[in-house]
Amino acid sequence: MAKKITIDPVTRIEGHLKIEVEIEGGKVKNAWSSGTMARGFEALLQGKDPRDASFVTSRFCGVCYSVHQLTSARALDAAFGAKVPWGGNLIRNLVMGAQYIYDHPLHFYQLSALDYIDIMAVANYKGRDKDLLAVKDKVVNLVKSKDTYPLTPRYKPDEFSVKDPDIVITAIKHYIDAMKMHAQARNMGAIWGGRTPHYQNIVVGGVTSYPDINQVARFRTMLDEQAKFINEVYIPDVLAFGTGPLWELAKMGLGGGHHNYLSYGALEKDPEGKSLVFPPGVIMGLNPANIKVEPFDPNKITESVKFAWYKENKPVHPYQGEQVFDLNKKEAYSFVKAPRYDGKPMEVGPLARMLVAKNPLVLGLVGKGAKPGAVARHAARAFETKLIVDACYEWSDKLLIEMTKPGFKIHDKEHWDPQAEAMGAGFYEAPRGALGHWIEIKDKRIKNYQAVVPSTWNASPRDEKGVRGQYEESLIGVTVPDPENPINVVRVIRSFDPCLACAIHLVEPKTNQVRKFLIE
Ligand code: NFE
Ligand code: MG
Repeated sequence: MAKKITIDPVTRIEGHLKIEVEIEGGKVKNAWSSGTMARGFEALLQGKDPRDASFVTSRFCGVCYSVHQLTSARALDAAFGAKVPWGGNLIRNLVMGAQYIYDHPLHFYQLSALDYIDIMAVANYKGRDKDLLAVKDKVVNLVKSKDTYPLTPRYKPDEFSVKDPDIVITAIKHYIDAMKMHAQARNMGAIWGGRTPHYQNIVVGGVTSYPDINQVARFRTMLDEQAKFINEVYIPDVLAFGTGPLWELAKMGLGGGHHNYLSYGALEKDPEGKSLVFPPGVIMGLNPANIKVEPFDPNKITESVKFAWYKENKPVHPYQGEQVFDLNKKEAYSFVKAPRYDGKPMEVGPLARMLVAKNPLVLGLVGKGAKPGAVARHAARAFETKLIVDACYEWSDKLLIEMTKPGFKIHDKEHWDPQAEAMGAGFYEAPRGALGHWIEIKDKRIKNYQAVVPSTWNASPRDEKGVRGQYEESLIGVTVPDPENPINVVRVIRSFDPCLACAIHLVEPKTNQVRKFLIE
């Protein structure tokens, strides 16, 4: 008989996510992904001055505030007809670069690595490295005093958990080192944005703060340290795990899902945007031997609310979207809407971007037998962090050159006042994937504002046709030999780096227990 397991909330992610799976014969037979927070940002933007949007939408999320500010500014640029000068766009790109450099290593060390290691193995470390012995003492003492908070809650290690004490203790050491790197990466963003979180300088038409040489120099010094950590610690760790102890999981393609991938494309390397760090494109039903990438068409995006707690409506393009809650809807089970591209559920994020780009490193792993899934997602995330680091060097070089030109500009002052009536869309690639904001302006005020964010795509519930979202589909067939220990379920879900705060843009007090883990 099928057994139902509820994991609520899924921890080590941002926000409140409930995952339910039905297990039969040791495998997941069916799955439901629910965002359990109700938020109302899109509705509260109505009637506001459009120029406020980039500051308000920054508050969607405590992790990726900058990406909403930037994407909102791009929607406003489009609606106002503003042309961002290259100097302004370089600074925007450097802000986004700092975001990726912060976000991706954090995801690996703090949010995911503990899914793959048996932390108790540190007690068996026999080496003499002073730093590692200090880590061993620290962890053993925390366990003895039953105070393992930074390393819990955890699931029981399984056959795939890495138990080699040398590998485990090194990973824990890097877990600690990574925290210092995150703090520095936040400072790298604050150099341009004035503070962190919620930058001060990103507005329609560009940015408001002129850079000086000291700022560029400080950014570069920190970038050097980050590049060293990313190239010498983060990427080697991800590869050591992915192609070593976890290679079996990589070959199984654990957590693959629908195998439809979407990238809006982003991050211009030249003033005309002829070359991008991440190219746009769509892959429907991936054939790894022959990857076909179709052009991205923004008109093919719709959102369904069939199974979400919003007033019933047919699937509509975001320009027609609304945010009217209906908590009494019987079949609904999530505050996340269900975005679809050409009617199909899509995966967005690092793996989607690297497949659309036909990245040789990711294709190399696939060529050796890895199937796109949870492990490949971690690898794609690490590889693209290097692309971003390299781009940050290029952008800061270009900014230095740009700054010396007479008439150096960072802002289009000609398009500061809102149009009486206008519409505009902003597209970007956030660390978790394709991000779009859509604005409609009437009487110089916001008439409608809609955001479809990466975790809305990935965490979506079923659509009108009953087709599962990408988290849900990626769980089908996942092995759960012990229903008391659904570690593979969380491995798959966390490989997407969920952010529910973003996905739903107050909390439902009735369902929001601190931690619920239910087996029926
Ligand atoms: Ni709240 Fe975000 C990113 C956006 S959500 S973290 O990256 O947009 O998926
Ligand atoms: Mg939305």
